Amino acid sequence: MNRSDELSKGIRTALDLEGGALSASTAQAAAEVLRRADGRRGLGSEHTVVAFAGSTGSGKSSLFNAVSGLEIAEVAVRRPTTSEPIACVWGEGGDDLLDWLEVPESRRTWRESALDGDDEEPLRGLILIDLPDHDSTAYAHREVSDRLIEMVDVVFWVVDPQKYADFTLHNRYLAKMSAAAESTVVVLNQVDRLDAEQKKTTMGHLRSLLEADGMEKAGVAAASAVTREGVPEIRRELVKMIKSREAGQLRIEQELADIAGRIRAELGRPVDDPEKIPQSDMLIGAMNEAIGTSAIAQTVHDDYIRRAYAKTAYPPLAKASRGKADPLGARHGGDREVLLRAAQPELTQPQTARINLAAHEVISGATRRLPTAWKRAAAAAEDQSAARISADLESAVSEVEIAHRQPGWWGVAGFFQWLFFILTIFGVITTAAVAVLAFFFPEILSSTVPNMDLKVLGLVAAAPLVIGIVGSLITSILSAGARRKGADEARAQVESDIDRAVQSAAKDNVFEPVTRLLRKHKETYDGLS
Ligand SMILES: Nc1nc2c(ncn2[C@@H]2O[C@H](COP(=O)(O)OP(=O)(O)OP(=O)(O)O)[C@@H](O)[C@H]2O)c(=O)[nH]1
Ligand SMILES: [Mg+2]
Repeated sequence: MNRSDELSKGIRTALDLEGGALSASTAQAAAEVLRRADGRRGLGSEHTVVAFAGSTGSGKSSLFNAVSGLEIAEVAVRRPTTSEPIACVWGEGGDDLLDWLEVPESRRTWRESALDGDDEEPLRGLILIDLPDHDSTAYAHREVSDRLIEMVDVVFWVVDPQKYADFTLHNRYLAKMSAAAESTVVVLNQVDRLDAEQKKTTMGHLRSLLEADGMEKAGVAAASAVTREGVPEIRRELVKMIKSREAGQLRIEQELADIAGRIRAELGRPVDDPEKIPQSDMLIGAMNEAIGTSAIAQTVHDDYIRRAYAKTAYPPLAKASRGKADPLGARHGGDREVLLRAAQPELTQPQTARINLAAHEVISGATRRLPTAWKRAAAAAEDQSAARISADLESAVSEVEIAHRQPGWWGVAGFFQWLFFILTIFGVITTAAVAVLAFFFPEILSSTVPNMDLKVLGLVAAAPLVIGIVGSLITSILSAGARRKGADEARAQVESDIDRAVQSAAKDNVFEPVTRLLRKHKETYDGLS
C-alpha cells in the first residue's frame, strides 16, 4: 500500500466510527477529499492536469495561448472574458478526465504533436486548462474556478503587478490551500510592464506574501504573455511535471495528509499504551475494601488457628478450648463451609456506590483526553459497568474456595501431644507410687527391688514424667509455630484468591472496555499518521 492508500484507509476508518466521532465539517471535508482522490486515482497517471487560475484580467488566457502556442483562448480588454474553462490536450485521450472535470466538449482542443514536429513532444500527456476568473461579479465564474482548482493536479496562479497582493487571492485561496503548496506555482505575469528594479521588488514582495500564506513550498515564476519572457521556463516546468507522472498523486497525497491532520487534531493525542489504565490499583483497592477481603481473610486465619489449636494444643488446654464458643459456630451453627461463606458480606448499597464511584474515576481519568463523542462511548461503558460490576464481584468472590482441610501435621502433633500427656500422667503415677512406698512401706520396696538405690529408683520412676513434660513443651512450641505459619498461609491464599476474583470483575467491567476504547482511538490516530 502506498502512502495515499494508507491515508485513505485511515480516513475511512475515522469516518466509519460510530456515534459521529468527528465534527460535521471535518467529516464532510474528509468525504469530499476521499471522493476526489478516488475519482482522480481512477483516471490514471497518464495525463497531468494543470490549470491557470487567477483574477480577471491577470492574463490567464493570454498566458495559456502563449504556452500552448495556439490562439484558443479568447483574450479581450472587456472584463471578465473567459466564462467557461478551456482545455488543451497534448497527445491523445484525456476525455475521461475532462468529463470528470466537466470541461464542456466544445471547449476541448487536442494539440497533435505530429503537426508541430518535436517541439511539442515533451508536453505529451499535458492537459492545460484556462479557468474563468474567481473575482469578477460573475458568480458562475467563481463557482467553476473554485471547483476545478480543487480537482486539478497542479494550479498555476496567474497574478499581475497590480493585484498580486490582493486580499481575496491570499486569504480565500492561497492561505487556505497551503496544504497543496507543492502542487502550486504562482506566476507573476505582465512583467513587461515593470522595469528590472520593480520586477525584483515585486517578486520579493510576492515571495514574502506566499511565505505568510504558508506557501513556502509553492513554485514562483515571472512571465509576460506579450513578450514571451518566462514562457519557455514555464514549459520546462510543465515538462518536468509530466515526466514524473506524479503530479496527480502528489496533490492527492497532500490533500489526504492535510485532512488526516485535521482529523488527528480533532481526535487528540492517543495514550501511549492503551493496556495501561491509570488508577487501576485504586479501583482494585476500593473493591477489596467493599467486599471486605481482609476481614474474610482474617476470619479464615482465626478459624484455622482455632481448629488447629483444638487438634494440636496440649490436650487439657485443647479440650478446654473446644468448650469455648466458636466465633462462627456460636452465631450460626451448622456446616463450617456455610459459616465461612457467611463471613463474606453481601455488598450494601453504599459499598456498591463506592465501587461505582471508583470505576467512574478510573474510566473518566483514562478517557479524559478523548474527544466528546468518544467520551460518550466511555460513559456508555461506565453505565454497563455500574449495572454489573458489584454483582460480578459478589459472584466471583463467592466462587473462591475457602479450604478447611486438616493438614496432616495436625494428626502427628496431636498424637505426640497425647503420647507425652499420657507419659506425664504415667510418670506422675510411678513417681507418686515410689514416693509413697519409700516413705510408708520401705520394706515392701526393698523386698520388691532389692539392691536398688533409692535415688536411682526415684529417677527411673520420674523419667516418664520428665520426658512427658519436656515432650509436651517441645510439641506445644513446635505446634504453636506451625499453627501461626499455617494460618498465615491460609489467610494469604484466600486473600490472593479473592484479589484474583476482584481483578477479574474489574477487568471485565472496567479495564477491558476502557482499553478497547483507547486502543481503537490509538489505532484510528495512528492510521492517520
Ligand atoms: N502588457 C501585458 N498585457 C497582458 C499580458 N497578458 C495579458 N495582457 C492583457 O491583459 C488583458 C487581459 O488578458 P486575458 O488573458 O484576457 O486575462 P484573463 O486573466 O484571461 O481574464 P479573464 O478571462 O477575464 O479572467 C488583455 O488585454 C491582455 O492583452 C502581459 O503579459 N503583458
Ligand atoms: Mg481569460
